[in-house]
Amino acid sequence: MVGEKSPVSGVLKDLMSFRERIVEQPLPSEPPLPPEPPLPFETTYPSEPPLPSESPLPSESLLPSEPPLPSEPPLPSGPPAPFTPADCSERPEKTSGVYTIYPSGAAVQVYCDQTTDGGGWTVFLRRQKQEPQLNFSRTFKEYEGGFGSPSGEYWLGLRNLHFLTSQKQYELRVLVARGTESASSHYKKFQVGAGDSYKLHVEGYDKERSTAGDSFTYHSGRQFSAIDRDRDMAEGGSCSEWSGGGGWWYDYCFITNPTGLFGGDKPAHEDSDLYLEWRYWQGYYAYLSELTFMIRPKTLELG
Ligand SMILES: [Ca+2]
Repeated sequence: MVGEKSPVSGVLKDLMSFRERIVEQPLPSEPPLPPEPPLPFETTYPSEPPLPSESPLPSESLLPSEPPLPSEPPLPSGPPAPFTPADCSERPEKTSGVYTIYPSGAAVQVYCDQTTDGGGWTVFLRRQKQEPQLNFSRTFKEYEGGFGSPSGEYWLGLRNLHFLTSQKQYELRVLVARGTESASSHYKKFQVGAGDSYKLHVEGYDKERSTAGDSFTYHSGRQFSAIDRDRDMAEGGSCSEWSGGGGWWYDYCFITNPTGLFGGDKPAHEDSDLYLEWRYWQGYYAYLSELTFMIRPKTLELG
């Protein structure tokens, strides 16, 4: 009965074929599993950061090269500080002559009187017989800066005069001469104010020590005038023009005219205002053959 299709076997057959169908039937493919997430220990770590010891330390070679040490300060045994005497009283020399001083820091040559009355005098104006005579008819600007040669006739300059006399109190000595006669006048205080008026302040005429009279106090308080700058007290004109073309603390106009024309070779009393004068010594128009203005710090006054 084998071969005989029994109902049972038919059922089995059906079951089998059903099974086959099921088995053979491609199973709906499972959706691909998402790739397993890498296990933590398998995780590819980002490459390890370089160990500190290996990290590119700012290697020394990359450091800016050390700046060179500052050169050592000069040892005390080095060159001494520059010698810059402000005036002749700070010069060590005991003989009179032309020396360098530094009234405002800049070097300037002047004549130092190191013997008269103890010395230490800085000459700021000198008139004398020489060939040729120095021209004193100068601009205000020239009077500010100074002109001439300290070995002969010269004017130190208003700027330096102001600078010096605003640092300390200065006394003034004026030497006058006519022919073989000479005399002097002393003032306890001499000061030149600031530019651009450079006002004169002179006081303390010392009668005891003076033999030439006081021809200067009259000018105290006046501004400085020159041929190109009229600051005098004469409203009708220019004292400089009337007095030889110089520069001075003219009032109306002068008792002393130190920057007038050189008149030492003129006869006395020629009656002209153009020449050098110091009127309260030998009177008006007794033209001088020498005239020197010199100053030194009051503290050095000897008597
Ligand atoms: Ca005038």
